[in-house]
Amino acid sequence: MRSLEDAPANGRGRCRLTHLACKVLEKRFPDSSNPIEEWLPSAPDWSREIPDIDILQRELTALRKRGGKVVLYGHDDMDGITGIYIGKRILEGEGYQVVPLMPRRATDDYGLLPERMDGVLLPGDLLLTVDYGCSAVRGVKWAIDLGARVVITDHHTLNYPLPPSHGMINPQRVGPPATYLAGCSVLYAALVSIFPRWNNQPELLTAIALGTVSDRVPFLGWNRYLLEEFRKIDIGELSGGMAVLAETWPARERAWTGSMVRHAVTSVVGKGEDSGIDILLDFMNDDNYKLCRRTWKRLKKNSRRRAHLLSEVFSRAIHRRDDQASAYGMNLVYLDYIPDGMGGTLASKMTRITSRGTIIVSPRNGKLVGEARSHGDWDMAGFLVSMGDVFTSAGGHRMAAGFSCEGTSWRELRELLLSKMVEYPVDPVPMPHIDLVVDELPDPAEFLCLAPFGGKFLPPAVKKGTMRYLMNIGENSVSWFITEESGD
Ligand SMILES: [Mn+2]
Repeated sequence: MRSLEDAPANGRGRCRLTHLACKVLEKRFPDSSNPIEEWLPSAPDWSREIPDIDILQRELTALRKRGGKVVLYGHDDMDGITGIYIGKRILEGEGYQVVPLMPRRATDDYGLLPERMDGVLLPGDLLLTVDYGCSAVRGVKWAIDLGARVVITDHHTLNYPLPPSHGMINPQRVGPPATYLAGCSVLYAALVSIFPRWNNQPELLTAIALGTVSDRVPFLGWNRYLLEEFRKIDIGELSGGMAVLAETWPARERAWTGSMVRHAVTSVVGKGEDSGIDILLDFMNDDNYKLCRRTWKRLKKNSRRRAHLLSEVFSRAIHRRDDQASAYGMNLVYLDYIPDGMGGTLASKMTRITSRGTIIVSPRNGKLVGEARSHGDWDMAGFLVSMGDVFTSAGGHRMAAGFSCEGTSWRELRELLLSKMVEYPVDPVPMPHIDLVVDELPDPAEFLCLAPFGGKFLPPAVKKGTMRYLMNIGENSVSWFITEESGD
């Protein structure tokens, strides 16, 4: 193990790539004529690549003339809330009145809920969504019947029929690499195209980095461009909560991984009861640095308490795995009770530890709700959506999805899930990657210039003899260790 201070590639960026780092990029982008550009693209022309940004521009111009407000409806997770922060910041800065709306996870269904918008959204307003809404047929119809205008910005998988919104800014309509963007970045891309003076503002880049890492989207394409711009920000330009978030970021200017950040930042904010998710938007907008430091300390304390609770629930879940689902290579677990907001975290942990896809179901307000995480090439959103009519709502990404279901007992739902599991096509779990075959282990610091590492851009692995060595990055150290793990 060696210190990063004396690393040869202490800096990073396309000009300072080491020879070995270039070899890794050639291996990872075999079909590309320019692997370095593929890895770290230059500034994108968002409005040329992402559909309907021109529609949002027209809607905002018309709204300014008629004098309504923007109701900004977002997902109540890190991606949605950082997205609301970005939307509020830019649109208020441009003189619009903005009212943020979020569902209450403990009680609300997924989607745009008329009961949540009733009395807030008025005729002539613009309903703008972030990380949310591309399957919200009922909510969009309600808003349009009311006389509001509706533009969806989202990055979730499209399920037809789509809602009848006036605009649908979702990169899923055009395919990769645009689809790598987090929900917050889709709204950012649209708004900075319309109001270019907000391009690359440090507080917006900080919010994007947090949404991107927390939402576990691939560290590829434009996400790398955005993360690289975040690395270059001057922290001195940030104040209050945003300064605290950027300072807390482990090794921000050096080499970090998504899991380091999720541990040090995302999980401190947390989800559910006494977590920071309810206050995150206020925290990000708070200019009082001292107060924000104190709040962060309190959140850290609460997150330690939640970690204890999670390990208790986890050991209960691991004992309740369904044998038949296990035989099909999946974890299926039914729990009578899961603390608010912990289902997704629990499913992720179970997937990571058992290297299997996981579906966790529990009752809530007379319904069954499920959190699902994929492993390997299993498309979880596709799987759930293929069960169509069984669920009241279902959606998400390949890797993480959820559902709720009414009027079906657990016994019935279990049978349906099992029968679908047998027939759903699965590609095998990919082999752990190997970037280089070597005679001597190279200095791992040679590869630090490729950071950050995260989903779909994992730390380098080399093979020496019959052993596979994966690069292991800490906040102040880097080393090789022998493992078959992917490094995600
Ligand atoms: Mn998202």
